[in-house]
Amino acid sequence: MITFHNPAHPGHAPVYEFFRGERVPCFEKPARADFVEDALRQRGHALVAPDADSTAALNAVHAPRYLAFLQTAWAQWVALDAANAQVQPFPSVWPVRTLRSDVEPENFVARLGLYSMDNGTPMAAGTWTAAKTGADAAASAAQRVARGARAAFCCTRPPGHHAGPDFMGGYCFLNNAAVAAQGLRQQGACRVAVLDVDYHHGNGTQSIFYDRADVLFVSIHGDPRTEYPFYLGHADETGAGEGLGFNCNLPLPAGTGAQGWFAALEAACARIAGHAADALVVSLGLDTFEGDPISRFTLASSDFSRLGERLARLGLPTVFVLEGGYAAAELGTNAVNVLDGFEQA
Ligand code: Q9C
Ligand code: ZN
Repeated sequence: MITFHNPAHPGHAPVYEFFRGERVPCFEKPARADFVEDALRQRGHALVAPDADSTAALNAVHAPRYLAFLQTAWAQWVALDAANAQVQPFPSVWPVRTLRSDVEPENFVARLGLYSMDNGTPMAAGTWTAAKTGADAAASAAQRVARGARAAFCCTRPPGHHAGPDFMGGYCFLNNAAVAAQGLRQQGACRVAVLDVDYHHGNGTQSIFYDRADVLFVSIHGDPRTEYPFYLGHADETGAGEGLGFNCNLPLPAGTGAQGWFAALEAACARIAGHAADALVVSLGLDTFEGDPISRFTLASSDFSRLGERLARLGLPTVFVLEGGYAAAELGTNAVNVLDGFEQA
């Protein structure tokens, strides 16, 4: 399958994150993409550099002031103190209910909180360039499919599906799947479906498209009553305004295995078939794997081949976008199993 990689991804290499109150090495690390690239090459898939600019799609799915902040955030941080070049910025204060988010504070950490949903999304010097080039890879995959390819894969990090209209979170900065869906719309698709199979609910993608009928969002994920992102992803979230009926959440209890997961996939596929979409975007998180260190479903590597086969039977031009998956050494096998299952169906 034609694969767009992200040559800038190694520049996004924060060292640690917070996990259960402690500083631990980042789960979302450059080796993840390296393992997927290695598996792609070993199994005969071509890797090419991005050849499309995501700017138009980014401007349609993210707020201008958020993009402006993100683009210069690291420079602002280092301008405060040259020693900050060796320090990761973390938000420590957020504009929750009753506080104002319309006024941008001058204080950098206060602005970082305004544009963040958690303190689990560390930045590094190369974060903007990596995120922007990754969004370009998603736009490139969408362009290839819009021009007639059966499918394309965007092999990138950082991931994107937790990033909302004006905030980062869950290791995500720019919403690559939303860029792909918006890109398909801008290149002639009247209706697009996004299927998010990451373990974590794709709150960012849901929010970006929540009031739109042209982009259906369907997600299978750990129940937010117990799993990140906690504050979105319930079954009663069905869309708003013109988008009412175009959002479908299928939360499953932590511990769910293949039987329960594939039953939810059938429901998701039925909803997508009903949308009469012109194209499909798959937010391909592989953290549903039994060996994932931060997630609690129990899919086996062979189940990812079955996932690819089932998606192929939807018969839609398809853009795959890499999201989570933290069992790094197995990530390549699991991702390419989906793509090969799709192509061999
Ligand atoms: N720092 C994706 O899979 N953080 N994001 C848990 C706390 C939330 C996962 C650890 C996990 C986000 C794209
Ligand atoms: Zn995830």
